[in-house]
Amino acid sequence: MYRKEIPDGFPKNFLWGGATAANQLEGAWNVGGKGLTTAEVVKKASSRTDLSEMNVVTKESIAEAIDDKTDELYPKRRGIDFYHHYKEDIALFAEMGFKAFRMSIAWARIFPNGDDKTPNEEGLKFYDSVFSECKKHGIEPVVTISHYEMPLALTLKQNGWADRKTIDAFVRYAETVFKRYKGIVKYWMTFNEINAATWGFMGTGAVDSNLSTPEQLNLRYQALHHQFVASAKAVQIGHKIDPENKIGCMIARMQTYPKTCNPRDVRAAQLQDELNLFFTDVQVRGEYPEYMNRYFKENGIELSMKPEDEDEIKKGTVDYLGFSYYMSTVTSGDSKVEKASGNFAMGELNPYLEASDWGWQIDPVGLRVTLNEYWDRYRVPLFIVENGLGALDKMDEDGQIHDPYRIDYMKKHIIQMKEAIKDGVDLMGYTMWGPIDLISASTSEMSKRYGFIYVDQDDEGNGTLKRYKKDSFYWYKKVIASNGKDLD
Ligand code: P53
Repeated sequence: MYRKEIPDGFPKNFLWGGATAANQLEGAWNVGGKGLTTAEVVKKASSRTDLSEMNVVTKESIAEAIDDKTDELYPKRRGIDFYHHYKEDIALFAEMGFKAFRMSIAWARIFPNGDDKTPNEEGLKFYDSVFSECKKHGIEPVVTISHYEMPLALTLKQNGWADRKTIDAFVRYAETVFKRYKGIVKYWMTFNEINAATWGFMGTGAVDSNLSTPEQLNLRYQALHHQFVASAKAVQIGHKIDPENKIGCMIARMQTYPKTCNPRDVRAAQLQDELNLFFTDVQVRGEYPEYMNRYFKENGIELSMKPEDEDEIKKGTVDYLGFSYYMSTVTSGDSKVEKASGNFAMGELNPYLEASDWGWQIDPVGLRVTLNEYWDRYRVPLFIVENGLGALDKMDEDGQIHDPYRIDYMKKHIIQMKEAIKDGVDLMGYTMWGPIDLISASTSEMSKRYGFIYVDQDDEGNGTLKRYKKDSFYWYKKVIASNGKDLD
């Protein structure tokens, strides 16, 4: 009789590490020939629970931001000054035993205006140094080519991703970095959370694209289409430049549950879930799924496509599926419902779950559901490239930061990852979000901290920028050293 062994624990080469993004980390916004980016014209949010603000950008607000040469209202301009601290920060990651460090390249460091004739050598050199620092410590860089930013010049010139011309600009940028970092960077992702294009400015780089008018709805899906094509072209070029490259997609996964076993709720949840699976259906399977044709029709969305687009998308499927996972949502067929309060929990309250201070409903089992569902649907390697807990950490008088809630959050998620692996899921790695405290994507706060490493900086940008190890730092070190066996 033949029976295959159930995998026990994480594979030997599992990529443990942490994930960041240039616009939330680097600072040095006007240094080294870098151009202004879309992330640097978004103001700090006035509310903790309203996610929409990061997507509200108008022509007027951009003009105001360009005139303002300070970082006071624009925290993503200062980040946590990784630009000048990268050696120290990477050494701290190495001390925890990181196998992988996910980071992004700021497009505007390489092409300050998005479509310059030649790339900015100083920008390229900066990432040479960062990667060589990683290599020195045996850390594999995992690089997102576009993480929630683009050169602002492309917004001013052609309204960002609304214009098809941005595909060419992106592809040139991608080709430049694939060539430059050939043999140094092997793991890539094209767009961070590509579903953000359907939310507004942060994803589209197009002004007013958050508005719920039919025109702006159409624009968002058109911008997304351009990104799909750009991503597929980049994947093909990346493979041609170096067949060793592993290039993934990246989506904000939101598992949707039906509120009850009423079939109407189940169907509503299925539809909601399809609207989130759509992105990976395109990038992993290589075509627009049928259910979206209906959705487009019923919502008056008409995409303008070139005849070759479908073929490009087919040829440019990804090598692995990267995703962020923070929470799950609940949907019912009934519209009169109590909403979850969080700034991204668009669904209903789940009475079985607790939520973070920002109202994100914490659901480790949901991660398992997602892993199993993805594996069943796609059969490609999966990579959890973000997961973590944003919390208000306090430093005590001895300079210690006790963060048992963060350890608890991650431990529960890692246990579920192990269960999925036992089910046969091919999981490549886990790069938790924000190993070092950084600026929040949604609200631009500093006080929404995710890190194992505390950074002394407040919401106004005051502080020494000194780095401190939290309790979770020592915990994660043990987790990695034991390859996920020791979670206590
Ligand atoms: P912050 C919403 C929902 C899920 C993930 O987010 C999201 C967002 C947008 O905020 O973004 C990812 O910092 C994103 C990171 C971001 C992280 O989640 O708002 O890829 O850039 O920092 C956490 O708490």
